Amino acid sequence: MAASSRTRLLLKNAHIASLQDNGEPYGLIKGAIAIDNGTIQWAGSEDQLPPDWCQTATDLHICDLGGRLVTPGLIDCHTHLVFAGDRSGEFEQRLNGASYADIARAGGGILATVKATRAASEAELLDLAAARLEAMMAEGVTSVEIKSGYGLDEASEIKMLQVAKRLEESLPVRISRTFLGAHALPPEYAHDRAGYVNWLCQRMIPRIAGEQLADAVDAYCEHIGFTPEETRKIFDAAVRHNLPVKLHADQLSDMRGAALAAEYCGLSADHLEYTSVQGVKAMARAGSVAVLLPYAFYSLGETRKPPVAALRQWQVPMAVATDCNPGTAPNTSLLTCLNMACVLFGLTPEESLNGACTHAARALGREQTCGQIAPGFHADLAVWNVTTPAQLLYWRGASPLYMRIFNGRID
Ligand code: DI6
Ligand code: FE
Repeated sequence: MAASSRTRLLLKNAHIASLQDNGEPYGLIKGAIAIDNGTIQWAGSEDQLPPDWCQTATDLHICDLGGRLVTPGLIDCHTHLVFAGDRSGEFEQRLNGASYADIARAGGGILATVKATRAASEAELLDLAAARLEAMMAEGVTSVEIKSGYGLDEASEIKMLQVAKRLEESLPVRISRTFLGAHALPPEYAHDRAGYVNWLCQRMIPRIAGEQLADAVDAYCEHIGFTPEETRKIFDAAVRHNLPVKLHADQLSDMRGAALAAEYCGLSADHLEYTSVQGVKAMARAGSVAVLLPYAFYSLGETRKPPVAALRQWQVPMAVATDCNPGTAPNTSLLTCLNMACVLFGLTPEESLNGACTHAARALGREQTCGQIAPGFHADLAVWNVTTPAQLLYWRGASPLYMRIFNGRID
């Protein structure tokens, strides 16, 4: 490539929360970031700028950030962003006394969204999801995981995963796709649980793997979802087809989901409100990430909190995500969730920020390239109208984003 067409970018005069392990809180660096062709080459103090980044080089685009905070682009590692329909009526029902489980058993809940999502065209779903994704990006998000699971038949599940792919093609954002066929029992199989699980294992997972339609397999292991035995069958099929697993685990009851995900070396186990210390220890041994979803906890008015002290004690990395979905987490604001993880679950601001960067990247298997400001990482960055990470997490309201950089390019 000719030197003149290269995109060399030097961000200077910044407070950088690199999240590198450099002995400083947040891996803080006061200085500059050098970016070449979408990749971070260097981050450090300006008086140590490498010679080829001298500020008179003609091919260099220099951006003075005026002392602003720069963090890695935020990563939302658990969302159900692609769906149609509206469930505000259920919000009303719950506030009039019905429980989430009552509504689900009566055919509402996930199945209400399945009906609307099946009926929507790919173009309609794309428009709806793009609007949600743009709201996330306006708060500095550069990577998002998107699950299927509101189709529950072959064409509709694949439609959802295609929409997720088209989002990545049309917007400056990285998308990880997760197959969540085991989200609810579809009406066609209402009296044949085993038949549905077999269909997932024998038809869907091989196709998903063969056509590279998803990067991982998830299941909703809950008394209103799938049992641990059913989940095990689904995970066995995923492993046979070389797909990593993650799990909706122990949100409403202790199903020993965390330990189950760990047994399959899951990328993550998510929710974890009812996870026992044994589950935490199993996750620590397996290297699985604990994905905390405070918006779902808040929205359902739950009181049982995830075992943060034990997760800390056993050094299980904690991620924080929105769980954006129309039932239990109608919200696109990851920053709000980071604030909630602090206020509701007692994470420190540093743990919380790591939860949307380093550890979120790991929950997606992207920890080598995303989630830190360090040489070799993608230049996915968020520049904020504040100077410290604490300022970023404590104040909620208008987006504090000043500038978003994706793959080395300023949006
Ligand atoms: N994630 C999910 O998939 C379910 N709950 C959660 O936290 C159900 C989402 C829904 O009600 O549509
Ligand atoms: Fe979820």
